Amino acid sequence: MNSETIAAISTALSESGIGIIRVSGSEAVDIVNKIFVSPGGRHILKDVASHTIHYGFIVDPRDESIHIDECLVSVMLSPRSFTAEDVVEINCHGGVFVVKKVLSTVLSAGARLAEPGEFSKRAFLNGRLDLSEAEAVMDVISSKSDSSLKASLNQLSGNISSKIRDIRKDILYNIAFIESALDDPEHISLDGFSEKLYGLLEVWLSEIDKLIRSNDSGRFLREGIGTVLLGKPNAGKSSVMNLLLGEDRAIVTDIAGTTRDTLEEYIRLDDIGLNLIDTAGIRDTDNAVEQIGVERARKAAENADLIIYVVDNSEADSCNVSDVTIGYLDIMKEFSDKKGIVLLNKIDISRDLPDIDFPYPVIEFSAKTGEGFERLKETISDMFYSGIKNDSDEIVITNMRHRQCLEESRNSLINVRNSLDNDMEEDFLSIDLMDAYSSLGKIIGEDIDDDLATEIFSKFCLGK
Ligand SMILES: Nc1nc2c(ncn2[C@@H]2O[C@H](COP(=O)(O)OP(=O)(O)OP(=O)(O)O)[C@@H](O)[C@H]2O)c(=O)[nH]1
Ligand SMILES: [Mg+2]
Repeated sequence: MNSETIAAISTALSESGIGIIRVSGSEAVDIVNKIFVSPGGRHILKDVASHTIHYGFIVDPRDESIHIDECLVSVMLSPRSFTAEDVVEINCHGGVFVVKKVLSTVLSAGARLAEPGEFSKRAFLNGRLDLSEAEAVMDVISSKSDSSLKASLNQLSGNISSKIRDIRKDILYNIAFIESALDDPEHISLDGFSEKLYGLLEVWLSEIDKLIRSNDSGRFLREGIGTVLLGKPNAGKSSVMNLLLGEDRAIVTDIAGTTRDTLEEYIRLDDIGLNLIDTAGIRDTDNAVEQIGVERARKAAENADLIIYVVDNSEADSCNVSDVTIGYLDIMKEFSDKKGIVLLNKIDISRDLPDIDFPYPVIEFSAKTGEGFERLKETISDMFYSGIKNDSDEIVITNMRHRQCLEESRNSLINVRNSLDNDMEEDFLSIDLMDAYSSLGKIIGEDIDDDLATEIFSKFCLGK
């Protein structure tokens, strides 16, 4: 176990009711004991029981009559703590200055400032959490919706780890079987093994594929769906933006060409997270500023996960219906590889619908009255979260590193299948099976070297 005792502020650095300084390591109790006294002025932490809370004061060790703050100190002794080391948490008042002052007092008493993620790293190194569980801690903190929180808690509870362990156990058993048969062909026969292995590969590959697929939904859960409002000038894009946002953020006028620059906002719609971008209406224009806006709109659409095409349905009143929509079909062709939704906007003015087959779901919509809003939410949810929303036990991979490891292991398993197809020597099978086994192991933190562990944990925030 690492002997250095570390400390950091574990709550957000802003004014709040309480702030917590976390201290972890074999000296944690001794260090805090030097600077903590009971109301009677005694240093009481030395022999307290684990999982107890104590009231008192953090004091200046050079002059204990100087109180730095009044606080509650909790003691959690090894191994029953987050890091599996001795942990002391000081709950003091949540002012930015006072929290920093308490931290610096703890440091002057002998602790070292923790690096980002170092508490979680220790939890991992001490076997308290495996790597995917430790990473889940971070995901829980950065969760922005119920679904992403659920996915992270699922990961934290070890569901992903246990799935990975099950597959690894099966793979290892079969490697061992091949090796034993090669060592002792007289007693262990590989007859019929190929057929059995084909069957197992099917099962493993389908489970791994399912996890990889869940990652697409997982990314949208975690980071939000990159969504761009696209359409002709005056169609109502900025009005849709404001409706979804619930405030008048974007400028709306009846002048075509109002929006010049892209405008991005993160929006929550129930359980859906959108990184929503309002854009300039697309048209040919001589105005240099507007032209740049149109280019930016196209650029945003190229990078989007979802394009919401806003069509002014009331235009059908004043001109030929095909004129209204013809420009749109051209724009849609440009971005045909993207998911899309068509809003027939201003339906409050005109209910004459264009007789055109759009290649996307079409919603009758009004940014003015809010008609179609619910359908829009349902449609987005079906498009991006289907399969993971209703099934609470569904495992969702939210971490890119996990995805890469899964892809590596899938490739190795496909190699095994190719070797079987080509009647290769059994040695080849076990080499690729071994590769698949170690790639999966990297997800839960087996076979990873220290540098990688440091890199992974350095992405964590301070105090975690
Ligand atoms: N009746 C009605 N008017 C709407 C609706 N949506 C937008 N409008 C009006 O249409 C006009 C244009 O709306 P904007 O939201 O500025 O349109 P835009 O697509 O952002 O336009 P540009 O920024 O110029 O590309 C404004 O006068 C809005 O009030 C709607 O659903 N119903
Ligand atoms: Mg606009």
